[in-house]
Amino acid sequence: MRTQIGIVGAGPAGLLLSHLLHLQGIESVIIESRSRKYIEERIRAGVLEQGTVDMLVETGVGERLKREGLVHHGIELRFNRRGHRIDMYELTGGKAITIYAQHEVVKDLVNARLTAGGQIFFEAADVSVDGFNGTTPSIRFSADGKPRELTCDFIAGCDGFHGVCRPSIPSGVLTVFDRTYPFAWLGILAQAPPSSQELVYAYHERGFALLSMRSTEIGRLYVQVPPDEDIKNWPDEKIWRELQLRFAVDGDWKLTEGPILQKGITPMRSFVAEPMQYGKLYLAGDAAHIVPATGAKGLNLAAADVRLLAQAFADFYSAGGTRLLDQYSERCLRRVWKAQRFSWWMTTMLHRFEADSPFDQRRQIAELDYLTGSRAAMTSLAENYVGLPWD
Ligand code: RFL
Ligand code: PHB
Repeated sequence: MRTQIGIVGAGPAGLLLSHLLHLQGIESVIIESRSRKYIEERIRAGVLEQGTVDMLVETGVGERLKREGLVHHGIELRFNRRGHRIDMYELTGGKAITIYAQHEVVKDLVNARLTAGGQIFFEAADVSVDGFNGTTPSIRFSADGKPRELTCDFIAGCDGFHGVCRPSIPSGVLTVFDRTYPFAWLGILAQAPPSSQELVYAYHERGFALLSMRSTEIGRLYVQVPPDEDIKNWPDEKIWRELQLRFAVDGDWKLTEGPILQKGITPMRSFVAEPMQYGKLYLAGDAAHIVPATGAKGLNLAAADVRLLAQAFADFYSAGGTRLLDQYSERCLRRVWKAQRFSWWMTTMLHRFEADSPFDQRRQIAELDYLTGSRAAMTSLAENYVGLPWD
């Protein structure tokens, strides 16, 4: 088999790249290790930046997103038993975020690719990448028990943090920048109408909590837990009890409970591998970088990467230019590092750290107090949260 761009991974990065390439008349094939059902049901991100939404709508995959997505103009920061609204729409001159689950984006993109005749190999086993340091990049895998080889002009490594592409780059090429945090998030999906119309980020002496949602009937909530926590230690009643404590406010606000449909623990990590390219292998999305979820940036960064990668391939095939391909890593990393900074800042401001001293706690409260009282500081948060300009 032969194609122009061989893509490893059918997450948001791989699927969106394949879709953008198709619109430019460039062929691609996607190799995915999981089943279609699995990737279309995997619960992950929920917040889309304004620019991500615009890109999906402008490229013809935003119909359902426009119909079903929940547009939010603000978020709430909650501490010392009080809520403070940040009016992102007003502070950014009319930008918003949209709540629309990552697996819904994935469904829309899979559907668009298959309808347009795109090729996706699901449940591929033994995937490996080769030849990208020379002239004949290839992806080997087996599908339906048969070994296969896909040769291509370039490989896009969109296979997430635990994929095979990044580790296939010879040692010594990449520099890794890494930070782990001394906590994780326990996340639930609950059959309970969200108790607030907008997201609530809560700082509490017992730890961080986040109220988000997937629809007007389904809530998505998170609590900060120790990094190596076992989900068995968290029966449903304990989760609700902890959420009630961390979201408590003076006044008559109430956190509505309901059956828990799904629960899981997610580690918090910052990670960047530089450069995001080696030979004819280009990394995009979580394969190259991870952010802690507090800034809601991971999926949006994946979209920003593949936007630049698709532009660079389009320039190469239409004009033979390699300038955009050569600049790919550097252009991506400027945005990646700004998102790293924002995600780290939100994380350190809102979580309790093991080694926190009373000084640190007072300082965190002072930071939140300053932030929610200063138009300049709120504007800074708002413009990062809705998404910085593309270039
Ligand atoms: P993905 O989504 O991990 O997709 C990679 C795909 O590659 C496949 N794969 C392979 N395929 C072939 N061969 C191999 N050897 C392979 N190894 C892996 C995998 O099966 C998968 O289908 O990476 P991608 O496309 O870069 O997308 C990144 C996002 O998924 C990620 O950044 C976000 O989910 C992060 N994130 C959030 N991002 C946001 O922008 N806003 C949010 O609100 C937000 N909330 C979150 C999040 C991530 C979370 N978790 C569970 C990590 C909340 C949570 C809880
Ligand atoms: C989510 O809805 O899953 C979500 C929202 C905001 C975040 C992280 C996750 O910062």
